Amino acid sequence: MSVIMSDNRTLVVGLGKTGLSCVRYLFAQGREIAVADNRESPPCLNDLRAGWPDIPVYLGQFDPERFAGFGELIVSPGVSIAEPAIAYAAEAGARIRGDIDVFAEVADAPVIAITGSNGKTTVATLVAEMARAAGRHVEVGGNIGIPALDLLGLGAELYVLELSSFQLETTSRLNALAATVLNVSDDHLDRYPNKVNYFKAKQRIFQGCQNAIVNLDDHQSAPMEQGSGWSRYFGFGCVNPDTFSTREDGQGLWLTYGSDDILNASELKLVGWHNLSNVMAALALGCAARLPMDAMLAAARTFSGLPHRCEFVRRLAAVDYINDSKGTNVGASVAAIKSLAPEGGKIVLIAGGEGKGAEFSDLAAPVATYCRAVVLIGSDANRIGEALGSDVAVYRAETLAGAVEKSAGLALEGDRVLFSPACASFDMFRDYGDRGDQFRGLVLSLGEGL
Ligand code: UMA
Ligand code: ADP
Repeated sequence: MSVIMSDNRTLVVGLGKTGLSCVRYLFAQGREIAVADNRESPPCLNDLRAGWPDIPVYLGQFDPERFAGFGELIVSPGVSIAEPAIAYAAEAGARIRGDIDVFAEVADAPVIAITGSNGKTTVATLVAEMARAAGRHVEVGGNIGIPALDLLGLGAELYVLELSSFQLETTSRLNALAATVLNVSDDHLDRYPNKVNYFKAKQRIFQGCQNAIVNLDDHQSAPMEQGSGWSRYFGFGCVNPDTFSTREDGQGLWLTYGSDDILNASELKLVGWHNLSNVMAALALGCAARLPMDAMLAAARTFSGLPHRCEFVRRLAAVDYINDSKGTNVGASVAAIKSLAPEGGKIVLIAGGEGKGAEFSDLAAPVATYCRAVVLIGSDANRIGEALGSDVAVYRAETLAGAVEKSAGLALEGDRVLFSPACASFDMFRDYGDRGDQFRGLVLSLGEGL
């Protein structure tokens, strides 16, 4: 084995959005850097060559000896730290971290941090809307699509970060003002050896946090270690101090804080119980940041949700078509099915794609209860079909167009056609947005030429 001398240089691993943001930040700090990506043509290569032509770039298979020569590796979320070259560098003494860890060290305003298997983007966006309604300059980033380091220097008074387990893996101490794990259900089991590792990565969000926001309906999401900060809670049907909750009476369902009714659920534009949970979480996070209640409630009332998330597309022949392309794991699709089952009708579900190593058995019971039929597409269609068994009519389609056409034929008046794949999109589409846009387009052209 060769003797490795590590030095003060930093190796940025991955040349996507995150890698480029790290280069931008570190270069401005005067740090000596190099970049590695195991693809031959990573997405931000041209930007790097145009902006920083002198920074060395190593493309193709990761070289452990080269990696171990650097004192620090900043690893992009798309690269696992279990990669042999990274593990080797760590053994040789290199510091392994991610962009969020760098951000946390230098952030010049408080951070609200949100993770969870589902609901992250919805809650992050809603909290940011609440902060804006309160007149705060807020910047939002992380897994939502804008690398955290690109938010620095914009004059933010508050940062809202959506964080994935991949980003948290490489974050040692976030020191958030408020942090939450919204919920945990199986996801990304193609990256983690088991679900415990995935859950543990999410727990890292609580490290050093001042206010832990705890979902009382999902005990696996609660902080495993008692920190020194405060806890606030959210969950259905538990009217308690420091808790955002719900209570029902003759006027319908109320959102509550402590013993006060604060909002009637009928005032919200968001639909579904999962979105009520998201609103409660956002209120608890905002409360920890001392946002005024009236501004938070005003934002909650006007927020109508984001595209591809239980998004109404159209009503045709008394059948509603719903685009939930962002339903990329079983937990999300179960929530969508339960939330959207129509009174007096049934759901025709379109699902399938790349299953990321998931078990699909948890889909079986809600599908049997709420679905008239299921149309499956994509590389894991057979595995999903096996998990659903014979309690519901299951069909296969080669294309999304075929699935939409088949579903339109199966749906009866009063039904809903729900596209909630429970899978990633990469087997057939560029990403979930492309998949949802295609679904929307196909639905809007249904019935043409009749
Ligand atoms: N990759 C390689 N070799 C490399 C580096 C990356 O093959 O050397 C591949 C990865 O496996 C991945 C892709 O390239 O498939 C992108 O990886 P990346 O780390 O370069 O990604 P970025 O462009 O920096 O985007 C990342 C997040 N991507 C991932 O976590 C895969 C984005 O989340 C995030 O918006 C962005 O940083 C800014 O923070 C996307 C995502 O899919 C939306 N997240 C997953 C999810 O939501 O389920 C976790
Ligand atoms: P994420 O950013 O975690 O992927 P999104 O807010 O984008 O979450 O929502 C993605 C999908 O997850 C939605 O379309 C819906 O099907 C489901 N979902 C949203 N919020 C919740 C929740 N609180 N619990 C379970 N599923 C949810």
